[in-house]
Amino acid sequence: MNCLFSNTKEKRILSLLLFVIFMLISCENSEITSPHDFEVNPFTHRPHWCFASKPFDTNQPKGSINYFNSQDFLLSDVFEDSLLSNIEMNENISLLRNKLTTCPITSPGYISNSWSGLMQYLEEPINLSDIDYIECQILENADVFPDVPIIMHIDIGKISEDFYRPGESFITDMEDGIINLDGLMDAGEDIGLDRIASGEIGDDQYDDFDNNRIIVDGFEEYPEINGTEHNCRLDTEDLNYNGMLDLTNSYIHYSFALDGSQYLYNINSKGLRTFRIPADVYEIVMDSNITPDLQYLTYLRIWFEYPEDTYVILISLSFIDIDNISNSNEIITILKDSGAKE
Ligand SMILES: [Ca+2]
Ligand SMILES: [Ca+2]
Ligand SMILES: [Ca+2]
Ligand SMILES: [Ca+2]
Repeated sequence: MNCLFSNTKEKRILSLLLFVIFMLISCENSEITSPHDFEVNPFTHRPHWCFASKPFDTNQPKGSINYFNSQDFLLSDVFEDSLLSNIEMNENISLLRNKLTTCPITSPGYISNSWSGLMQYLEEPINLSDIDYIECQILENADVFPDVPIIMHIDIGKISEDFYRPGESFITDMEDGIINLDGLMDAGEDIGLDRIASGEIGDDQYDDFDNNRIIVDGFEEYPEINGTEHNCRLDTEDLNYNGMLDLTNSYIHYSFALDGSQYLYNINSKGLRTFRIPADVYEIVMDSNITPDLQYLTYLRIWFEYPEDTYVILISLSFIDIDNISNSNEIITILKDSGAKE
């Protein structure tokens, strides 16, 4: 009896195991319906960026930018349905949404473009000889994308770090050292690059951090997420951590119109515009006799020119070496929702 029971029990366990294996294989197969590569795109991750320093070659008035990883777009809002599995259709995509605001016009009747942008230090410098083209994907979404002509600029190389209160001082604006200069965030140091706490005289009224979400025209916005006071980070202009405020401008520059056809590679049915900018069409911008080291480009700045308040929704930015991809037409680089709202 015991033996019979044991056999039945073993059969049940075996059946259960086979069922589990069958389900695992089925689930795996149902997810692998997309032949495309979906991988993290680091250039849409908000914490990697800070506000841009002033481009050396522009005299336009400075507008403002609010940049955030909104969580309310699905993969199917951006990519063709045919590229996505059923599961992927309903997955969030973490894109970088940039709300661009113009400089208040001081002279009535005088119309000018404003500029604003972002920059970052590249932990892995770019060697231009390894790059064939820059791919940039922008979502043109009629609901959140007022029909405004926007020029996008990409600068790569030595870029001035003086983004906070530029020209005010040759000393690095930073939080470290307010209490102790030790590389650690001591109590009382997280008060913003102005080094003045909220409520005290002279405090920068725009440096308060808050990751509060508001809804504007049905879409998420995070108006205070770029503040440096109480953001739990030790902020500094010294992006390369060399102990000084680097002020050299010596970089390569690309520009293109987001509503134009130059470098436009593809537009899909969701309004995703893919640009491919040949790596060798750059201009050199330099404010001294220091020429850019094309094998070692260390800072990246993206900035925009625009005549009215608008948005730019960045889906991906990639530096492509065609020798290192198996099929350049099939590569899709995205950042799936990583909960990057921090
Ligand atoms: Ca400064
Ligand atoms: Ca402050
Ligand atoms: Ca801070
Ligand atoms: Ca520095």
